[in-house]
Amino acid sequence: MRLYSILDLGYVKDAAAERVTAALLAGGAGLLQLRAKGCPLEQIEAVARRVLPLCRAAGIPFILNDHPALAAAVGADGVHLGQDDGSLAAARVLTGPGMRIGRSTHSLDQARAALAEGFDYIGFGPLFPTPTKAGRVAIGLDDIAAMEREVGSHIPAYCIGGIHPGNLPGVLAAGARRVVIVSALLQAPDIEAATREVVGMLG
Ligand code: 3NM
Repeated sequence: MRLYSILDLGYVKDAAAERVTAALLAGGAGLLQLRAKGCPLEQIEAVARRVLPLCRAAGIPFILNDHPALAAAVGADGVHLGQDDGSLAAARVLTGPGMRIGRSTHSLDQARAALAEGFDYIGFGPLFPTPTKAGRVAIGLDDIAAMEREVGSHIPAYCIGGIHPGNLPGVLAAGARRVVIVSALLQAPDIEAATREVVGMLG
């Protein structure tokens, strides 16, 4: 599970959700998140219910971005929370026990705090400027090694933000063990092949 993939409806048309999910899974992605910023809850639920069986069949955890109650309702394996999405405890009340709950972190201090709070995994970034979260300050590679030592040795830590096959070797050389890649996979001419390439680079 070294590649965390995201089905981002900002890049993928609703009607292509199954096809793109199948390509990410066939290429070897280890997790799949549905990210649907600004979409109505009914649409998010419908897409979740369509792609979740594909993840189940592949034995891959299905994570919903935001919406802990909906994650529980559709039977997701996890839910992902941003810095402004409330506490772990509040989300756990909505999901019930057993749900994997992740947190976006944007600094070493936030990564430490997420570990201390008890999150099951973190995202760490954005490493580079990214069109997927435009306007965010890139944090670069300097803190990856410390983050992996202090946090990534306890819970899975996924570096994220502007990562593509061209800069992935540098990200790994900086100490990253796991990554999330969104636009470089979803905009590839062959999503399955691009996913497989990245999975191969992660070793
Ligand atoms: N979260 P891409 S960066 C969804 O730093 C997301 O928390 C980030 O997409 C964070 O691979 C990001 O296209 C965008 O850059 C990742």
